[in-house]
Formats: sequence, structure tokens, C-alpha cells
Amino acid sequence: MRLLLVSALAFALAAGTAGAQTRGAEFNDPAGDAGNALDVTTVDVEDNGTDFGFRVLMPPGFPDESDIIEILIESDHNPATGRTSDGADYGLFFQGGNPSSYGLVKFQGDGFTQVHFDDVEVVWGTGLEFDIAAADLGIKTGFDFKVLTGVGLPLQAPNADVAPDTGYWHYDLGGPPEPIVLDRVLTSAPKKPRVGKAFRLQVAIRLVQGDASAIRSPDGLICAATVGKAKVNATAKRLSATAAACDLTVPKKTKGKTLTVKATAQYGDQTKSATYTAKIAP
Ligand SMILES: [Ca+2]
Ligand SMILES: [Ca+2]
Repeated sequence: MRLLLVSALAFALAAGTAGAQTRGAEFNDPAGDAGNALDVTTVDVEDNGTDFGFRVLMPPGFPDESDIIEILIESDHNPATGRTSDGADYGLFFQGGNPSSYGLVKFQGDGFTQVHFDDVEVVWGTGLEFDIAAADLGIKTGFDFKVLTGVGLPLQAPNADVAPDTGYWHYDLGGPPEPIVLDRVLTSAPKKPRVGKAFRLQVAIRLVQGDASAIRSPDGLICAATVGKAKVNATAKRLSATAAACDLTVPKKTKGKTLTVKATAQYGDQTKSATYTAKIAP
């Protein structure tokens, strides 16, 4: 069994959850069905596509040394592997007290062996919190689990809780949301370029996230215009939530030449360009 140092808990917890996008689900068990054991009522499970975590919510206060919590994981959805009695493949054993302790074990038949993974975090926050990398348990898409509590070992009714009351809960890994990709820069000119006249090139970006897409104004826009080889001043301007523009004045004596406007649009840290060309009309 490993010692769980309370002073190190807050740091480990913060490091494990910082910045990660997660999905999750809540599981519920009746209150008042645990005798003198810790009463499991709510278990939050969440994942970020790589790691998943349990929070077995408990009232304030640290459990004492007679309090036992076990989180049992049926990692392969196969009752023929793991523990003979219920097919559980891995278990986290937690015991309260000062110091409290925990152990992570792999079940085989009627026995088990302790296992160690570098990414495991076990802390007491708003209850027992347990984070682990899905790959460490060979979990790819989901798993079954249950939570047991008791007073001393072995866990025995009436001072015990089994949640859920029969079988296992099931959790599917949601994985991280698909990224939003700056797919394309769209340009359109309401009016043709004419010698000596103002010209506006409208610019929008197309964002794609999985099957969904949206058109909107870029976060930033750089306009570079030329007629032949000569540079032409062009100004970037935001028009609305869905469009921006490159504004310029077409130089004189350019009839029949080609106006080229390169619009480089920015969305977050992504950039993409589109080039518009047209023959200058008189
Ligand atoms: Ca309960
Ligand atoms: Ca199994």
C-alpha cells in the first residue's frame, strides 16, 4: 500500500486537470443505504480522451482508518477475465486515517497483484478522487465500474454500500472535442475594380469542426495589393461579425492591367491566405 500525503493533494489535483478539455457523466446511488460506512450517493466520471477520473463525492471531513472505499473497474467488459466473482480487472483500494493509504491492484481469478502506473493520482478533495491514464488499463472506448464502501475488512453488510446496487455502471470515453480548423478564406468583390475608383474586396473565413461549419469574419486580416508589379496601398477593415474587407483605390492609368489582392486571414493562431485577381476596367 502507498501512503497518501494530504499536504501533497492540492498540488497533484491542480496539475492533473489544468487546461484539459473534458467530458463527463454523473452516476447516482441512493442515500442512507450504507449503515455506518461511507455513503456513496454521487460519482462523477470524466475524461479528456487520454486520462479519466472518478470523484466519489463525500460530505466534508476526512475518513478515519476504519473507512474503506474500493473502486472496481471492469476494463474489458468480459466477465471471464479478471476476478472470478464479478469479472473486475482492476481495483483501487482506499483506506482513511492519518496517514491514509491506497493501493492499485490487478485481479486474476481469486488473487490480485499490486500494479504501479506513473500517471495515477489519488487524492481526497470533495471525496475520493482517482485519475488514471486509460491506456494503462488497456481501455480504448469505455469501461464498467462500481464503488464499494465498508467499515474495516472484509466489507460486510449492513455497514457497507454497493453502488450501483447490482452489476456495474458503464462509462464511455468521450474524448476531446474535435478542433476548429480555419478551412478556407472566402473573397468576393461586389464591384469590379475601375481606374481611379475605390475598390472593396470582402473577406470571410470558413471554419470547420467535424461535420459542422460556419462563416465568420477573421480575427485579423492583412491585405497586400499590386497592379502589375507596383504595390497599391490596401487597408484591412472589419465590416461585421461575418465579413471583413480589403479597401483600396485603384491607381490611375491602369486600364487593362491586373489587380491582385492577397488577403491573409487569421483565426486564433491559424492563418490562411486567398488571392483575388481581376482585370481593371476603365
Ligand atoms: Ca448509497
Ligand atoms: Ca473483466
